[in-house]
Formats: sequence, structure tokens, C-alpha cells
Amino acid sequence: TPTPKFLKSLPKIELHMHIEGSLEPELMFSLAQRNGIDLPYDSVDALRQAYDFSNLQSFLDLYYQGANVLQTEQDFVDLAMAYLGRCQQQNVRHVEIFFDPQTHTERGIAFETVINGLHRGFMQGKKQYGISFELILCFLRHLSEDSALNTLEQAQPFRDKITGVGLDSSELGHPPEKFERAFAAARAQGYRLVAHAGEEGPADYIWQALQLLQVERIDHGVACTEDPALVQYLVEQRIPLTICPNSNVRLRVFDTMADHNLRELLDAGLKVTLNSDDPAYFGGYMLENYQNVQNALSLTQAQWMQLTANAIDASFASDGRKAALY
Ligand code: ES4
Ligand code: ZN
Repeated sequence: TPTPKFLKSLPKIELHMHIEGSLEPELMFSLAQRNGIDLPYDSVDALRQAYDFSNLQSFLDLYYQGANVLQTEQDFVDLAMAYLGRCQQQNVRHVEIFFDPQTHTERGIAFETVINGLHRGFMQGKKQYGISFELILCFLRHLSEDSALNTLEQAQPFRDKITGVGLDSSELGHPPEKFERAFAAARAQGYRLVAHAGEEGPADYIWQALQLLQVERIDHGVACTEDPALVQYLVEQRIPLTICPNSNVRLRVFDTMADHNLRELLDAGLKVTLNSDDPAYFGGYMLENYQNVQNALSLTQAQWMQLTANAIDASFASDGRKAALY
């Protein structure tokens, strides 16, 4: 039966992590000071106490506010390196990182500041720790499709640094169909495609992401169990789901970890992976997700090996890198 030591020693592959969501309160305060920005909290503890969310939107409000301290290219380098230090401690070997350019360009930070900082940080981590990475640009779904298309144009000069395109932020009221043209344009440029769907939204949003956006992975997707035909389709097509257990509990998608449908997803034969989503806001990184899942749902050693293999299969790493991760 899987011990804490076993969980720690597993090689880990993270496929669903928003870099802005890895901004720990301590780093947020130090960047605020460095950049002369006032935070509406007196202390790191006061900030952490505000991390008591009732739904996705209540989290997003704090997440966008926190991102305001990110100003310079060096800030993005430091953010990436802080996350990779945690990865190193937890035996995370490969990461696929979401970033939200519009969160920064909308407040006057240049696209190139964001991408150059993140790329430099992750390249340094690769050299220092051997952790491979891919970057995935996410469109904010609460903004317009024109804004997404404009962001895609700004990404063009940095095409070689960006592996994929995704879709995140407020799900309800912003269905995938809103971004059909933006995803068609990204597909034409050869980007790998993913989308958040079925986190707070219905199973139909997962269908839309697959059929209208033509994504190859679904981020979250826990709502799929509402629709048996959808589960069957996801199994047959081997579509990966990037599941984020701590996130789902903190955002009240499930009341407790014991209520999470992860075992139902695994038993259905879905290609499930485990991920941390926004580790600074949701109580921890990959290992803390593994531990909380194990404590509540007691998976077998074989299931843990399956989750690891699923993440390697589902990743956008090169075939050579995948072989090295096995
Ligand atoms: C997110 Cl948990 C979650 N859902 C949707 N969008 C997001 N952006 C950052 N975290
Ligand atoms: Zn997410």
C-alpha cells in the first residue's frame, strides 16, 4: 500500500499549473516592495487568511489582484524559479505551464516582458534542475474573442517559445463556442490546443471544447460524469483530463476530497492526470495533491503508476523526452 515515501519518490509530471497561481504571499510582498506597489493587506498572514473561496470567481478576483505585483522581466524569472524550486523538492521532472498574457497586457505590461521572463526562468530551471518544460498561452474567456485574436498576434514573434494555447478564467457564461475563431487561428499556426471545461460549467462545455475548438486535452473536465455518452467518447478517443484535486475542494466543486469523483473517473478508464492548478492559493504543489488524494481516496500502487504513465502519455514533450521520463 502506497506510503508517503512512495508518493514522494514518484517521478511527477505537471500538466495543469497557472504560473500566476504559483505566486506565494511571501514573494508577492517582496515584489510589491521592490516595485513600490501597495497591497491591500497588512501582512502575509492576513493575505493567506483571505484565501477562503466560495467558488471560482471569488478566487479569480484575488488571483488577478495578486498578479499586479508582477512588473519586470526579472519578476517573471523569479516567479518561475520559485516554482521550480518546489518542483525539484517534490521530484517533478516535467512541467507544462499556463500563462495569462492578457492579465498583464491589460495593465500595461508588454507581452515580451512576460514571455521573455518566463522563458528565461524555465530555461534556467531546466539547466539547474533538469526539469523540462513547455509553455501554454491561455486566453481569458471573460474577455472578448477579438482580444484573444489580438493576443495571438502578439505571440507570433515568440512562436518558437510557445507550445500550446488554452482557455481559462470564469467558465460560466463564457462557453468554448465563444472562441471558435481564435482556436481555429491557433490551430492554423500549429499550436497544441487545450481548454478548461467542465470545472464549474456543464458537460456540454466539454463537448464544445472537443468539437468546436478541437482541443486534445480537457483541463478539469470533472463534469463529464454527468453525461455517460461523453465519458464513453473521452475513453474511446483517449482524451486526457488534467484533474486538480486540491483546487476542486478549495473552489467548492466538491465539498470534501472524499466526495471527489476521481475514483469514478479512473474506474471509467479515463486518461486522468493529477495537477496543482494554482498551488500558492490552493494549499500546495504536486505532492500535497498526491497526499490529500491518498488520505481521502486510498488509491492502489497500480493506480498511482497509471496516473504517472497517463501524464507522460498526455504530455506535449518530445518522444525522446517522454522515453526518458518513463
Ligand atoms: C484557474 Cl482553477 C482555474 N480555473 C479557471 N481559470 C483559472 N485561472 C487560474 N486558475
Ligand atoms: Zn486551471
